[in-house]
Amino acid sequence: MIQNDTWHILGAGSIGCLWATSLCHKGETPRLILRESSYQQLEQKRIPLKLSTPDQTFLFDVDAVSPETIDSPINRLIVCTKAQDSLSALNSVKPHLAENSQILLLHNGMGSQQTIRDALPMHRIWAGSSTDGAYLSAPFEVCHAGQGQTWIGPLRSNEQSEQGFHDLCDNFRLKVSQCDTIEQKLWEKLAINSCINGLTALFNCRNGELLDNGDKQAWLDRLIVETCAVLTALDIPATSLREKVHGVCQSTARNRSSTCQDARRGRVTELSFINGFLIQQANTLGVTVDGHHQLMNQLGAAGVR
Ligand code: KPL
Repeated sequence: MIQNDTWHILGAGSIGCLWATSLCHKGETPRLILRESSYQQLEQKRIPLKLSTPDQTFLFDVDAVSPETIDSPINRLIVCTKAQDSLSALNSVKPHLAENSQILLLHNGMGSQQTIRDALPMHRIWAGSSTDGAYLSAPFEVCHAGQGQTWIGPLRSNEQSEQGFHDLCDNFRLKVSQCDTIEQKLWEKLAINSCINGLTALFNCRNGELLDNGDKQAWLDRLIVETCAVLTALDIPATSLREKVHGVCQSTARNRSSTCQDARRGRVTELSFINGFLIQQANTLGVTVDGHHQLMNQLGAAGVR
């Protein structure tokens, strides 16, 4: 029986599977919403999900549904699709959203959250920014490689963080905290991603390799300086961005960024919502970001979208 407060998870990539399994671990019974085409290919409409951490493996069964087969109102939804897919994915389930439902958007970059907030005025839209490291080793099998921190908060300034999502944070294997300045957290992550992700895609390299060579590092540092100028114009603290970016390159040295992985697979990347968003904001603010322009142009010429 589906409960009124059942969490629905839209998207079964690494973050969708990480959140679905972590909710199961907490004793919840989330439902996974799959694209119609993926759903039709499933023999069983109950999917075994696997969560691996460096020390343990967990198995959980969850119900799968598709936008066509959802049979009860959705009160609580977590959107885990890529930034570029989130609005259309949400539109596909919109007829099933209960009035005043709670929606948490967990994707990289910025711009799509604000579009969704404006498109769904009757719903409580929250956004999250996370440093968890997770990847799929096979469909529905997620490895939680690096325990991080997730910040969640309302996208509308008149909504207080006490409303709604507090029960997510308690007794949860993921470290989730609420904050009333989520846009600032989103900017802080975007600032780091805008310096690392596109460059790793261009050079097809691991994060740590951006520091291995003078030319790459010079370009990285140029992006950092420009990103700092945008943050400063927005009144967002930009001090120590260089230390933070270099720190992430070092602590994730062996990883390929999400953008580099998408580019290697020929998939559309989230760069329009990372560097694209940064460039758009810089234009509005009158800040020059030639290094970011050059990066996007070279990626475009290399066929990375
Ligand atoms: O968030 C990341 C990503 O890959 O999108 C970083 C921090 C760059 C880690 O790889």
